[in-house]
Amino acid sequence: MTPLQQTWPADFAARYRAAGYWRGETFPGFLRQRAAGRPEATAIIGGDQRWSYAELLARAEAAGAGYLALGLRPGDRVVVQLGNIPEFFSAVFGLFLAGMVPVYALPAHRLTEIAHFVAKAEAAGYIAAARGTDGFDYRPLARDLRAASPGLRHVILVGEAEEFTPFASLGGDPASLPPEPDPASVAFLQISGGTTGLSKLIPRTHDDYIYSFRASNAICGVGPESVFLVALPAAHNFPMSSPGHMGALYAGARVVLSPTPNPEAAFPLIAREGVTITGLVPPLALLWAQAAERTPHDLTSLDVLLVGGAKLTPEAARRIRPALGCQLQQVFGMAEGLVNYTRLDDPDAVILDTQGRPISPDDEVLIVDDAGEPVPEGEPGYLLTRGPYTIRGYHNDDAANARAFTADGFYRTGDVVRRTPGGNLVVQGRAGDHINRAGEKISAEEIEDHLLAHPHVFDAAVVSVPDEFLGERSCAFIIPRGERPRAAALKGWMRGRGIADFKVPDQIVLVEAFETTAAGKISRRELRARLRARLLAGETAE
Ligand code: AMP
Ligand code: DBH
Repeated sequence: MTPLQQTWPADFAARYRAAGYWRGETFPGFLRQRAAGRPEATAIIGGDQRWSYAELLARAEAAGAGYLALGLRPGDRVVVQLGNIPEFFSAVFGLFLAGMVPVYALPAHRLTEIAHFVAKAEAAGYIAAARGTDGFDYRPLARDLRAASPGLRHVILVGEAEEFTPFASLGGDPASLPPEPDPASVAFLQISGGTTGLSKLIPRTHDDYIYSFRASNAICGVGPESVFLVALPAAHNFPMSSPGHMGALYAGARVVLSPTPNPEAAFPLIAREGVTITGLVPPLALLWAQAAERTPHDLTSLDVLLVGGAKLTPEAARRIRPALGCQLQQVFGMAEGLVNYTRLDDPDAVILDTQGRPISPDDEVLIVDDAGEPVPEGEPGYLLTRGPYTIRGYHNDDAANARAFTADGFYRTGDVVRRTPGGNLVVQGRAGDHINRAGEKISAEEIEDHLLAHPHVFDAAVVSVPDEFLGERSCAFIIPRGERPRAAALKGWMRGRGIADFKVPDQIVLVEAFETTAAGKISRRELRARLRARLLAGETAE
């Protein structure tokens, strides 16, 4: 197995420890502490279940001991694909307690993505729900996955497991659980949005990740009395750590799970549970602002709404506070590390018009030009970053690492930003060719590769197009081969490829040819840019 690692140079690590960022805490350690300190306090509320901290720990221990009894071993990687249900937490903390490594998949992922995570992580196990909160049946997916993944030894399902292991059947002696892990070791693998090709795996350590949400708690005002609503999928880095459900559990607060982020599901929960803080992507924040105008539900408990994942325009930002009666906090983050927040007491100009500033005094931010040279202060440039919770490398991907990190360890975020005189970042755009569809990042290259497998597709180029509701949507330009494929049929065929629905192109435009220049072929990047410009200028018929 490719070893899991995430290491910083010794002098950096020493500095981060000395500054008190890395405190030697671990996931099993902090859960045990909270359960010992306030066993009766409510930890998780979801569906008709309410678990205290003691109960969460007991359930996680049963799961952890159960994984060991099944034959999974400490160090094994296990892909977890669970929606916003309490078992997400017992499953994941069970893995932490058993010294195993969760790999976080989203409920929207399908066979192609899950098989890729299993292969790339060399996972020994897969945990999902028999049925998702949207009713999707994961059992056929689990069957196909098992057939496609020879190394996968165990499939565990929450609910009606059929031939697989029922999650509820797991149990064993908590004394069988291994000792606490090394705080510098990799705790889990998060998934990158996949800016080029397939998603990459992001190894995060106990020390670095716990620092990111402990510090986020202070910035977002999360304490033991907070009630955090998980409205976005729990496995997403944003609702997990900014400050997220992990921040809330670290603080000893309550975590409330909404099965979907729609106001119809979330508003009654806010009213009933007295939710104080939650996070949304911009389109949902606007939907909530609209729905709040005529809701019968009392939303007055809500103090803070975090909005991030994609750019919130200043006009949209202005609508949120009056409509929802809470403070707006913009957050610009990434699963690879760096997270920026506007602060709760910032002036309006900062809260409405910027994406905030880094968590840590030791987050190094460089804004550079094409040659890698710093741009004049206030000018836009590529954002590079390095710091106490930003990774130095992806798992098992030398090619991606060579592209994504500078020789001195800065992560190339791919975002184009400028810094205001007050030190806040404003996201201007990006360098890479991906689509940010309502916070879901889609790699143009990955979708093109799928399209090229279609018998009547000669060539394909996928671009992002501004969209009033989603922020951006995807448009695929296709040069047909032989028969002209129909857009609806092509979309249906894409769905059949076993990919997340959000990756199916929103729009398909057939063209006769892609342009070339006098000098010959142009780069894919340049081609996508030209096609996008033609579409926006209204030059391409649909
Ligand atoms: P990922 O690497 O998949 O975790 O996605 C992180 C990326 O999402 C960032 O590099 C940005 O491109 C984008 N992003 C996150 N938050 C914001 C925001 N508030 N405004 C604009 N873009 C954002
Ligand atoms: O988009 C993201 O990945 C993101 C957004 C806000 C994130 O990872 C985060 C905050 O931590």
